[in-house]
Amino acid sequence: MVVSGGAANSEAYRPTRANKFTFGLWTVGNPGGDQFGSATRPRLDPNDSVRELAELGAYGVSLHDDDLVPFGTPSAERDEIVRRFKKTLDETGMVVAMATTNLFANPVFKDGAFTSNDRGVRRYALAKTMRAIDLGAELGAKTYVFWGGREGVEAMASKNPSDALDRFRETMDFLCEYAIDNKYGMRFAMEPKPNEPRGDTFLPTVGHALAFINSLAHSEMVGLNPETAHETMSGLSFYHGVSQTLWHKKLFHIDLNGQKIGRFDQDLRFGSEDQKDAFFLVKLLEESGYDGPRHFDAHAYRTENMEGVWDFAAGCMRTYMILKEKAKRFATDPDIQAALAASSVAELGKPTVGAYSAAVAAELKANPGDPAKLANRGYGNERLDQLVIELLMGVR
Ligand code: GCO
Ligand code: MN
Ligand code: MN
Repeated sequence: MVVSGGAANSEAYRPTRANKFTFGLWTVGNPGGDQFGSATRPRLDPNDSVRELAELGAYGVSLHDDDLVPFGTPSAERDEIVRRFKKTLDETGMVVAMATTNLFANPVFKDGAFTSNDRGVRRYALAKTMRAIDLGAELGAKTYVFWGGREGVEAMASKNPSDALDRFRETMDFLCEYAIDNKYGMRFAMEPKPNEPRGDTFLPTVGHALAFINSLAHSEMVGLNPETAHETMSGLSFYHGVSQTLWHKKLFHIDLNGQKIGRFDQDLRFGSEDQKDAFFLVKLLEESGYDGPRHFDAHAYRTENMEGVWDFAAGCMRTYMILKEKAKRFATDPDIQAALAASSVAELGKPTVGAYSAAVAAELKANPGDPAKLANRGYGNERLDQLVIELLMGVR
């Protein structure tokens, strides 16, 4: 890959295992097909993907059951595929950090999986998921992701949403018990998305999913896998969504990519759109103590050949490393620190009034402060934001 910025810069931004970058097998393996055209690249052997990603400094991979073991593979063949894959992991030192189930590609799931109206389909989806969880456990995955790709509708009349949520909950409760019973030591991470491939998806945003998790029998073992593209599609700030997820102690995994507001799910290279939101996100992940994988769920443009695919993968990690370094500068830049103080950023961290007592309430009602005086101040946000922009543009 050609990188500008000089040799020193290239070294500084080179990722290592310790940075915990992971990629879905389906991401670098994406052959470039879209709604209007067929594949532009050959399908990659998962073993080759692992080897190449290891070279680039990644920590591991994630996979759907069908990414590794194609749908319908007889069991003897399955075991051989898994054996070879484990050998590649051993040879490269790569891990499988997350596993998930493909509950969207096969026509059987056209009406949904856990929320299909057809009870037979729901039972089939549950069985497929248990087998995929077994595979994930066998490969050492500690996080298991649930993305309800087909859990939704086009025809509003076709499903009662509260029945669908009942079935979703029933399934999640069942699978929590399954993982506990088998002593897999796994945590589950639900991935919200507003639409695509369904017209409207159940659990469309981080907020909906957090509320749903609270209703589960084993809510302590279920958290979120938020994705840049999915929150951005809803016109929301991913940074804010992830902040709230962390605030609830529910950030179990994360899908990083790039996305423009108001578009289809673009799955672009991380940081290639909205660098400001991406910067605050990286700063948040690095400063919050989040120690899970930095997982990229994105793919190379359809224009690319294999060289472009590896440029894409290296670019995701490199941009993260650059933004991480910017976050350090943000913390030490005296002008930025002064602007933060002028904006009273730290003051929001101080309690407003403390614990309730009748006396405190009465005192406050008697002396509420002078609104005219309080309204008079400026918050210095223009200066603060301009400094952030200048930091990101490389002039600070
Ligand atoms: C998408 C989703 C998927 C999931 C993956 C793991 O929009 O297609 O982001 O890529 O993340 O299926 O659950
Ligand atoms: Mn995703
Ligand atoms: Mn996505």
